[in-house]
Amino acid sequence: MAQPSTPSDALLAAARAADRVLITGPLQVDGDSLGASLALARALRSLGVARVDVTGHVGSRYGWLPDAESLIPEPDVSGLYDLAVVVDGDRTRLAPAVEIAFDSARRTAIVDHHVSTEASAYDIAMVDVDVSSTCAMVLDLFDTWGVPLDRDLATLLYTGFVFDTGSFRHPSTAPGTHHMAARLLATGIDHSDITTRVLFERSVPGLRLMSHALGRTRLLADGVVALSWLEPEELAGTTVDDTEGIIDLMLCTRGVSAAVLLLPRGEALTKVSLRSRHLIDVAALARRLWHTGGGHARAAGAMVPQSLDQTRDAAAQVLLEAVRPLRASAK
Ligand SMILES: [Mn+2]
Repeated sequence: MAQPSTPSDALLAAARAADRVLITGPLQVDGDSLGASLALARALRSLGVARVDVTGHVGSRYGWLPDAESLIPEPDVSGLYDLAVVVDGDRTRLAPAVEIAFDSARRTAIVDHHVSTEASAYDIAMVDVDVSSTCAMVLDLFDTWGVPLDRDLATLLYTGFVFDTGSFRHPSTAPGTHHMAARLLATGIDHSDITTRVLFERSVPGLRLMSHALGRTRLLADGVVALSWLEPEELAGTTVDDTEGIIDLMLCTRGVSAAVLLLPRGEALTKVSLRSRHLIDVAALARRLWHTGGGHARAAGAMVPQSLDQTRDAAAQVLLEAVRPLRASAK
């Protein structure tokens, strides 16, 4: 038999030769990894691959996705797989039980767009850091394999497009992203509803938290920095998901270049989230707050082993120092 010439051919050949295929994303709930996992599984089944298991969890946001009920909870994954595929993140970020299954699989593959991914750690690797979402890479695979788009596949892929581009706002959005999204819309998906569910819908406790945090937002450095926090009693009985989106609204305030939100996690532990619109590298600021802090230049965070009050003072200090040169040059 001739060797498959491209990674996409190799992936399809490996899946067709397998009795059991496992598809997984990283541990965190993410619209791109869920959409890509479920879409890839659906397509492989349509191409005659008998047993495709997808592991993951929908959290509070993604229970409506097509095939969401077919997801195997991460702790329940076991046994020997002929092919294990990780999408939208690498094998170092899997749930413990999934990692065991992944490491023992006969062959491994990755479809991913993260800069940190090491392609040589897989038998078959498709890594493209210039693509805005893994779901866009999966759509390319479908074209190569001749998988026709339908509404369910398009709903899954559009979820990843919207999640990873922030509804086509982030700089990663390219002309090709819109061309592909147009093909997804042409299947008749409810794109408006998908976008609302993926990015904007929030829980009722989340609405209350937003009101508390926005209401006490302090504007520092002539309105360049927005700083806010939640009190321990406000966070009682809420989940991490309930705090989603608060800092993004703070950052979208006119004149604001950087936002910081502080969430107490105990007497002497405070989670700091940082965002910036331009110029300020908040990953560097997160590392200054605590050595394990970090993230991306525009979105970062740190867990600081200090009280809310102490952390708030420290965060205000590093932000004011960071924006001082900007303000000086603007004058
Ligand atoms: Mn992604």
